[in-house]
Amino acid sequence: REIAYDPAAAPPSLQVRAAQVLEGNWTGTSTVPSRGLYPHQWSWDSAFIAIGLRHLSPLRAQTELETLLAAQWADGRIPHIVFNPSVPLDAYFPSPDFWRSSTAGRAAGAPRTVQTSGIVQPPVHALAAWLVHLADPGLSRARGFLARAYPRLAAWHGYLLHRRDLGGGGLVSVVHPWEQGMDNSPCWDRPLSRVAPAPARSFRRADLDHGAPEDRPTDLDYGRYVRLAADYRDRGYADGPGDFAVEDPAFNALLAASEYALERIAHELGARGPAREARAERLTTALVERLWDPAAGMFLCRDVRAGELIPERGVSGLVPLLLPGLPGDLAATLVRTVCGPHFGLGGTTRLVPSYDLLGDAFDPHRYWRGPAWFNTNWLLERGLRLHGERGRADALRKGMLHTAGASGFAEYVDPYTAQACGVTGFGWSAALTLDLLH
Ligand code: 9WN
Repeated sequence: REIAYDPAAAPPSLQVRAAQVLEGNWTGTSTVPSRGLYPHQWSWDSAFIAIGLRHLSPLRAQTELETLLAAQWADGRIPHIVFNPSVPLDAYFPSPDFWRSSTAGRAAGAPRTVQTSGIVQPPVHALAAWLVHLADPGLSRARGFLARAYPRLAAWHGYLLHRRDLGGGGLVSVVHPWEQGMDNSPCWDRPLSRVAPAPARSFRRADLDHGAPEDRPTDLDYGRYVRLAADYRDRGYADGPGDFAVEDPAFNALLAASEYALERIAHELGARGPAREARAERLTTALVERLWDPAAGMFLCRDVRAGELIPERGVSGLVPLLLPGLPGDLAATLVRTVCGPHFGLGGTTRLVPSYDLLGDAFDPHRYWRGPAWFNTNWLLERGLRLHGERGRADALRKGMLHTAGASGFAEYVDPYTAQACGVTGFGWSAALTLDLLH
């Protein structure tokens, strides 16, 4: 019997499937990371999502960033969550009634009309805005996309550089693990151990309605996250000495990468401004001086309160590979570390894990304590390419594309088996797949 060729029956391509995820997560003005687990707009998710979305619709990608920037506070901070008012309060914790941005954040200039969190996330936005512009410069110019984004992005960087240099050494500190974006990384265990947890019965974890408890942070972690956030809120979101302050390599490297992007944006606009390239170079120098650990062959986090480096190898310590100004010998050492026994790329793993394979706290399924994530792998793929490691970058790209499709665009995967963990149909996993395909 002859079987007629039916194009509708052919499996959809990876590109089509990734586009379907982004379509399904689009709300009309921005993209949720996941319909169930994360039903609002997240700051660094939106930046990564815009980087992929630009290949589908430059207009939607611009809108994604514009929606986020519209929620900026008067002091320059871009909040880590912009809440969707049509989502029920109990769908995600902590909800707007916890953060109380428009009242508790009044002195810091929180917007009145939109509810947000009061903490931040890594500054990927200027890099995203520049890449979105490049996807369709004509549309971008016609809409004044960069002209409107530039002052907001400059104020955002100004907030970080001036209000958040809590260690006094030219680097930005995060004041909450959610700010750095790798919530339960073992790098935070030591500084977090000084934080008295809020009682477990004082809040309800909506995340456990959607995720397996063994894939998520523990209740003790949550108690500490809640305590730190509530204390910050009760101080009116004023920046100063608090219980938790950490200089993180990825956060600062992303700020430096975004400073380079802001320089390009300023040039495109014919704007005169501070010498941003010099700022990016100063950040790179400060990263090397304050966070490089020659024995580990990578960057570590600095516990600002204790005044010492944290002896844990997290993937954030590899992300500075993204920087063009990194001294050549350090870049070569980082490449060796990525491919060595602690991260296993090209040997035991196809994607780079979030934490040291040989570390005591390693857990292949628990969130940022071992699984591989697509955003950090995308950053490392760029870093490898930038430093001339084309073969390794190509192999990582191939591994990411395969894993993205096979896992249904999982939130994160077991670094050894590539088994899907967390939710599927995750925004940045789909978006960065699209970017790698172009
Ligand atoms: C807290 C949205 C966010 C990501 C973070 C990731 C996770 C939130 C949570 O989800 O954090 O901000 O509820 O666990 O750790 O990187 O931006 O995808």
